[in-house]
Amino acid sequence: MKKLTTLILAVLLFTQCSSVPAPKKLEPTPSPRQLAWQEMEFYAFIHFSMNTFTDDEWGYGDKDPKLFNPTNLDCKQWARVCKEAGMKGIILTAKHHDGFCLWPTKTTDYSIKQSPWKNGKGDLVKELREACDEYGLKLGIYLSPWDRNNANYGTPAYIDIFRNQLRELLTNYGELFEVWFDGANGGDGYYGGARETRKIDRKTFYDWPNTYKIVRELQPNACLFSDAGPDVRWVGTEEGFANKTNWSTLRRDEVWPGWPHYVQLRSGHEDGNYWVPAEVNTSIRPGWFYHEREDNMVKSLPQLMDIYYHSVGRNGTFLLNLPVDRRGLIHPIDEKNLIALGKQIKEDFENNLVSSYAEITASEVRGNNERYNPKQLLDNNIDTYWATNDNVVNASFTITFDEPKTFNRILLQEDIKLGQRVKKFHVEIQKDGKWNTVADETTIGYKRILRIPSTTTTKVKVVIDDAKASIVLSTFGLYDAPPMLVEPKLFRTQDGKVYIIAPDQESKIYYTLDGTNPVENTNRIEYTAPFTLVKKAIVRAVIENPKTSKFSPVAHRKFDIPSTNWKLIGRNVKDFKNIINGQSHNFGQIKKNKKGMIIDLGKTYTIDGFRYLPIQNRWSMNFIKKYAFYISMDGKRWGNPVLKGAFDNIRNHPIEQTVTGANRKGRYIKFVPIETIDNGKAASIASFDILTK
Ligand code: FUL
Repeated sequence: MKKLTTLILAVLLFTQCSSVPAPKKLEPTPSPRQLAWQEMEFYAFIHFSMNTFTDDEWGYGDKDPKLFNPTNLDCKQWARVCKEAGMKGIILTAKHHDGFCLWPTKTTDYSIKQSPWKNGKGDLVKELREACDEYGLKLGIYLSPWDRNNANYGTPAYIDIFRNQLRELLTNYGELFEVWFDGANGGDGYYGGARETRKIDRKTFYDWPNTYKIVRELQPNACLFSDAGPDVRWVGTEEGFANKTNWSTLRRDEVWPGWPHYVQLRSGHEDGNYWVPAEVNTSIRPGWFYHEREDNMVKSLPQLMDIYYHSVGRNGTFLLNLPVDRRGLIHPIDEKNLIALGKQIKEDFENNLVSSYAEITASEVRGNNERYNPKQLLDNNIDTYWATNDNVVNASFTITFDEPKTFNRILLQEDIKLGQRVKKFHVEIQKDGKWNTVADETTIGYKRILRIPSTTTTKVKVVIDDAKASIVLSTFGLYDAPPMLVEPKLFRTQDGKVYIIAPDQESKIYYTLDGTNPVENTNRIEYTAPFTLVKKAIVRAVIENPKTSKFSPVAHRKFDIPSTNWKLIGRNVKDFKNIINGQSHNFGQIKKNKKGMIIDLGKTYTIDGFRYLPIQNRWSMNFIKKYAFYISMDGKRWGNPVLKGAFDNIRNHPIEQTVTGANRKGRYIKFVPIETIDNGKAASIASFDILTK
């Protein structure tokens, strides 16, 4: 009897399901290889080659292969760090624009074969393959179409060479998940390392369709990346974001590698007739290759989290570059920040609050069928979904909790196997019986994550306002992401106000002014707004996660006399206010002559020295190398410099420089940049302080 009932039920269920067909695909839709790629979400780029050893970004291909000589190269370290950070694969620059090959290619001598590394017997691509296999990571390759070493570049013979290089990489190193063709592909082709140009037409020279065929034939599961796909598109910026509106569809036939309208790639094309999703590529440092001078410019955890939310959170993937250093290892600062990123991503999405819902309802369910019930949004399965009837492009679902829930992240996914549909949606929460909108957005796609200020409620409603076809949503999540426990930022502006900045609004900030540790001192002060500090003091500050009582590392800054009453004398300085506003993101400039920067401090102090922060900008090298510092009572008689010297390692390490030992009374100071690194006409200064006794 029991068996019979089960059978009848099963038949009923079957007929019910089959009587309501699934929504039809809305073309274009992703191929299986594109789907597998999209689900990787977060993976690494590694730029490591000759440029690492010559301190270049774009080498000319004229450097001696003997310079390539990592002392401790260890691909397993790369793989271990990437794995620990939650990344799913690694793409290596097998050849960059300078033409130096990291595998023993038969196509050119300009390769590791000629280098002292492993006596020319090494194969970096092979080593990385093995390391990836050991750590369960996928492997991808970057092969620069542009080749500034190859004497045949710019002639048809080069295309054969390039394709042979590709064939070697596609046949000898196992399965690849992505093949990366850079849009920076010449046009002003240097060749033979000769620094002469041989012009190419970027649209036709490479004959891309026939090159793509080779990839399809030898690696059918690999996604082809370029500005134009065909499988994966560049996102149109290297700054680390996709636009909020991000279509995975593109009018691909209009686009080619090197396309001048690349800004459109940040959003894709709503009416695109091909599926070409966006990959967000950026570097953890300002440069793609390693430069010692960028050791203090590694992106911080809050910056990296922003990129995560602006890539994976905006229907893209996140390709983060790690410039491996001259030893052949991921630098410890990069490793630390990357692992912190992986940990934070995990913590942000640790606990999906929708798992304890009381009820979920929808304004409409396709054919009133269980299979399309909004409960499918909560089952942690991206293959099941809530759907509306054909042509219904406006509908909502509402989730109710027994108890109020607090959250600051909203996650939504469409089932992209059926195409990207949603054009516009918003989210409401119920407060005191009234609905309030907390987010108003456009596209969703594979994944959309919204960061909103912390909100507490028992009812949340997601309203799809418009879509290209009936709605098909697979996942819904609400999360309460914890504050990031990083050192807070500390600075004092010209009006003497001290700011302490935490990356999250929800975190609590505490500080002390008496030199004690704010974690231990129960008399610490809670920071709620900037405060005025005119006396000399050390501010120590910390961020607390109020829920777990966990603290960040302690930040500290020694503040001396404020710059409130300082006056610039003369006209030798541009943007003086930027120099004395205590912040590092902008800068001023001192002309490089004997006049220097003269400041009237407003009253007499016993001056001991100064603090100078060089410009913190990737492209400028007008750091001060040699300086002279004078003190005067009247601003007229200066005598000899009280401090004079050189910042020896500033080229490689442009961090804040402190010089003391003057111990002289005065009201005026003069700071003269005698020599700059770039020998330019000015020295750029991000910030400058006076230190007193
Ligand atoms: C750019 C290149 O020119 C850079 O050197 C780097 O390889 C980056 C990923 O792509 O277009």
